[in-house]
Amino acid sequence: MMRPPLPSDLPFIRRCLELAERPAAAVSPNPLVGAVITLDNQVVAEGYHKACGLAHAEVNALEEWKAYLQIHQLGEEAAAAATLYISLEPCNHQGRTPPCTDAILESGIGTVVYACTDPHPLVQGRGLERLRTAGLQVRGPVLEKEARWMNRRFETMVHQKRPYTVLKWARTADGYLDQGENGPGPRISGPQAQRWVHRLRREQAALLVGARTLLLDNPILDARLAGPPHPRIAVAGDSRPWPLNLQVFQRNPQPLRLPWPTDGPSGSGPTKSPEGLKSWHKTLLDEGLNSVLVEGGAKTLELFLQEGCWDEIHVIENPHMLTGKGTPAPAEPQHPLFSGNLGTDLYRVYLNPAWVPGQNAPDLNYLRDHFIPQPSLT
Ligand code: AOF
Ligand code: ZN
Repeated sequence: MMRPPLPSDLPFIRRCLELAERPAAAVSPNPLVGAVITLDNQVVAEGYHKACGLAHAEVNALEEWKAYLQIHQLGEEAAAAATLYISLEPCNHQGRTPPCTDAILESGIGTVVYACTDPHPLVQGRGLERLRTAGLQVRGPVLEKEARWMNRRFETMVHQKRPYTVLKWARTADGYLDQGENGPGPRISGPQAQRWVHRLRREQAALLVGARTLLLDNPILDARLAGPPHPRIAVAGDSRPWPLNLQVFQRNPQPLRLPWPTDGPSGSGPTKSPEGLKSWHKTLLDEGLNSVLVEGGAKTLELFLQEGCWDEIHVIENPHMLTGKGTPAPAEPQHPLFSGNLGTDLYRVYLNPAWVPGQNAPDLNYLRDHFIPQPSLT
């Protein structure tokens, strides 16, 4: 039996979640994981998983812990009194890196507190069980919904075998995405919204646009206003060679190509077939991309909407811009999770009803806080 958590565990697990989120999509397809080591209820070491292929969170925290022991000339007996806090159950299998359970047992740390179990088929409680049977005190789960929500991209990949899917579009007050044949026209959203979108981009492993958008808008499609990591670019439809001077190539010399999913003969256009998006999902997952931000155009967005394949929708509306004509923006679902202002624009966020706040997602206040752009971030 795992022991129930103590009230004093909460702030340390919160700190783990905070550390875990730092690298954003650099960890894809791995989960975000943070770790803290305490002695006498003081944090003495911290670590997080920085990128896929690099050391796991607890291994980085244990490195700091060893340095702490040396500086303070402490021996083995200090380890037995220490507690390792970790936002995800430690792995017990050899992946790109060795099992974390081995490193924890070797350290002699006496207590482990975890936020949630690892849904990976090779873990699912086995990591915790190994520590417990070795005689460690194991407490948890703590802030389980928040921890799973943080790793919604990893959880979606493991359980649904598809990348977590975020749709985003900007529309005029009269409901258009652009000026139709007259081209994209002036920018619809303001500078604060642009900064916010760059933050969304650094949190998703891939950014997907239709070939038409790539050719007509010639966008840069990076996360420069939020800082790295920049998403991998995937382009839907159109197998013809692209002009070499497109701005997207500056950071992405080889965007992934995703041919339109079709039922009929090639080139017959996107369809509503349930198999439709499967090949795209496979391509993205094979590349280690566990989340995708779909930024348009209309046809690409509609494909995901028609198949109900989305987890979040972000809509930015310029309330002062009227074009009178153009490509109509997709219809929005009924109840936004959040509706407010983003600089000079209006901003609405929708969450797929499959994520029920309070049931399989954190409560509404937590979620709203998560999506309300903070002044420091915009
Ligand atoms: C942990 N701590 O910080 C992370 C874990 O290929 P690898 O070795 O990086 O292993 C990846 C798997 O390990 C990943 O699918 C997930 O189950 C777990 N991630 N586990 O103990 C960590 N990032
Ligand atoms: Zn591990």
